Amino acid sequence: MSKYDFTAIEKKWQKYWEEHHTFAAGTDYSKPKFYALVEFPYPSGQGLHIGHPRPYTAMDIVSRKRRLEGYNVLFPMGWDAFGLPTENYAIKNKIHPAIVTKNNIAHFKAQLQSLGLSFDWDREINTTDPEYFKWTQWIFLQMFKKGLAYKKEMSVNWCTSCKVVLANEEVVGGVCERCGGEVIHKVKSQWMLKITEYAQRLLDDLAEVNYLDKIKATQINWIGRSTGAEVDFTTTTGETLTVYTTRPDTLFGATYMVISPEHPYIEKWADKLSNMEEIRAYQEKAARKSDFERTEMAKDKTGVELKGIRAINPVNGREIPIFISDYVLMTYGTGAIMAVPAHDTRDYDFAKVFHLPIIEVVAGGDIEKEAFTDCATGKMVNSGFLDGLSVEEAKVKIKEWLKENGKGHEKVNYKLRDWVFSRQRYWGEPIPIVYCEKCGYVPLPESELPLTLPEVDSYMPTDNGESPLSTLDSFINTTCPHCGGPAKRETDTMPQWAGSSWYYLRYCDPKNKECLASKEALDYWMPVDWYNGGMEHTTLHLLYSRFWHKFLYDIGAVSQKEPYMRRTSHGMILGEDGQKMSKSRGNVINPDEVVAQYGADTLRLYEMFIGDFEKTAPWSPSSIRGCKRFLDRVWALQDMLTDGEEYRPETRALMHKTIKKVSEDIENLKFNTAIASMMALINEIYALGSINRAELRTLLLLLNPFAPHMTEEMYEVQNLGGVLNEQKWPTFDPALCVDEMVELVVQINGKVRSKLQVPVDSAQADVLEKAKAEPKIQDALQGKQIVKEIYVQNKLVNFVAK
Ligand code: ANZ
Ligand code: ZN
Repeated sequence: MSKYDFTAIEKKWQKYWEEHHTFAAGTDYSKPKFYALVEFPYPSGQGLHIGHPRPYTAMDIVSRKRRLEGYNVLFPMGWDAFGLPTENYAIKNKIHPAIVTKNNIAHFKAQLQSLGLSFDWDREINTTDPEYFKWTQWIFLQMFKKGLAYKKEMSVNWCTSCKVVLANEEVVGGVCERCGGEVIHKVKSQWMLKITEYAQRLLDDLAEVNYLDKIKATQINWIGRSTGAEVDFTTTTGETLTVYTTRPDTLFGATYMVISPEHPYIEKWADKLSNMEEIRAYQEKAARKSDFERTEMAKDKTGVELKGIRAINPVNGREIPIFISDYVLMTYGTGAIMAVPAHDTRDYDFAKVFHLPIIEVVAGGDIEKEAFTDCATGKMVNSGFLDGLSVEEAKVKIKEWLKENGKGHEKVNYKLRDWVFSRQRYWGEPIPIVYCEKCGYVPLPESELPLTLPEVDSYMPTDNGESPLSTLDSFINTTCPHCGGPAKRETDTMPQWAGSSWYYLRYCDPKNKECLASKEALDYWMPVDWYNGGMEHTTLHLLYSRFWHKFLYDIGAVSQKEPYMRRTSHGMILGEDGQKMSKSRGNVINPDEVVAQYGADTLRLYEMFIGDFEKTAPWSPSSIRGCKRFLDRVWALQDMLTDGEEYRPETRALMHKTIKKVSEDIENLKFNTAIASMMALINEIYALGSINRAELRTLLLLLNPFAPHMTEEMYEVQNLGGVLNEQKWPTFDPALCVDEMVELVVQINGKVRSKLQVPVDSAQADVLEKAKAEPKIQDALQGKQIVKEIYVQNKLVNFVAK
């Protein structure tokens, strides 16, 4: 047999697939469908990263298997191409972002194609294409018409280095998710999307989808539903100051109040407060901090008392002081809290600094030392009519009392905030709204979509943080679609998350000019059956797109409540040193070089073999050589090929077991063990010294999703019947996969007490566990201690017990 010339083989089959449109999704809607989705990349100037092929290969494997199983498969790819890095590159190199994008896409596409991924390139989409973003703008207009897009003056996260507003989700650990720059607060008028209106549905409908537990948990946590009460305190000025608390049971322990430095009452009270200057100075300091800094548990507590006004605790009539402190945020609850230092850690720390009384109202802790926050165990004390109750009982009773006395009511709150949707940048979808002095914000007529980006000379954001579009009179000045008077266009653009919030719908019908996709195509292809993507998108793209989808469902544009039936996630590939790959660490592996040296099939196999798919894995040169060697051994099987159209008796059970293992492991994301079982099969065949045609055919089919080029080539060269990708996925006989069983005796101190059926050659740990679970053995061991365990494989277990 000739040598395994992977370069020639891979070129040949990539060309074949492209010319034959082998992986184009079919339009026969009577066939069962399977929609596999991976997150479309941002075509950055760096090109494909070695981490990209991991999730893409995984879903490619699933897609290839599904096609062989007879499904009509949609496995599409496109470009999420608006965004800052392109714009920044354009600014630096004085090239139009559209040209940068085009070049980057061409490079990315060639790289993806060199990996033999079975994408349906006929459906390629690009979020910066006006034919695409016409529909992004259309969806925005529908949201505007339903009151879900609105403009608001607000304090926003501002990245000092990108000079751009960030959504809460884009601020990670207090810094910009993208560049790591410092994030401060700035008051700006922003377009907002009311994702909060969907908070409960985004939570509830998680029950209907199959997402990894950790993905569900992260979304639940981010939406942050909590139940508590709003309680009205009266102030000595006669106003009502409402707080939100999850612990209304602790009301008797409220010894002071804290309102956020941004609370509107401060201005209202300005002439009644004797220390306004001190208060103003504190407000300014707080405005410069991020929410993250402000709410950090460990930080030293600061604040200023509002001198001249006090609040009255509704439950006992006591007057208590009011403070401002930055640990209370204006954006959560009511922006005001009742502080219960005995049972809340931040309140405790604050009370210590300001020498405020600490009254224990739940017994069981040691409040001399720290706040007692555990509410499951203690009983109420110092709490009048609540004394003696458990915390849960007290919560019920106090809520009744608040209601009867008109002092408050039960309340549900969410941590989720509305989505800050405008960006003061050039390279994004223009927001299709004009502002008219007479009519206010007016939507563009749908017939004027797409609203495209005008040519500008400079893409630089202006010094005052306005969009580059704001300097362009010819773009700004227009007429009001409503009254025909002079009006100004919105100059902000949409965030990068806009285009990706609905892209999976466009793939169903990417060239449609009438609507975002035809109902027929959507009803057939949607929902996405399996979507794999990064954990880092759980509270960004994944949540945003679920929100848009629910909105589209509400206006009748789609027929399902949820876009994705299954969501899984992959671990990152790290450098050889176990660190994240980065230019500065010098540990970056370039996929092009790996493909040139070992071939795409080896790279694919390796990225699937490298470890548990869901965990991070360091790059390993020796392991990639091992994968290449395995493929060399598969190639060399052609030298030991014999006739025979059925499995031989000596390989029969193993063939069936391997089919079962590979089939099931792929479904469970256990690609590494699927590969290991094929390696074991090859070892067995080498030990036998030959392989027949039936065995080789099955092996090539099983290996095809992992190493598609080589397997197609061998299938053709050995004339195993047609082209491989038109064959059927092999099936197994469950009866042949059952391990042979053997009967063991179980003894205690040498006396037979029970018998046990176990698979031949079972491991010690499994057998001992089963033996101990036997009722007869459990009875006989009552009150005794096992001092020794003996296992003789396929014969006996003996427990020495005293
Ligand atoms: C009194 C109390 C006593 C509280 C106690 C806790 C423990 P979650 O669970 O996150 O919803 N809080 C309310 N609004 C706040 C704001 N705008 N900024 C900072 N903290 C705020 O937390 C709700 C609890 O966080 C509320 O319950 C309130 O403190 C505080 F033993 O009220 B609690
Ligand atoms: Zn008007």
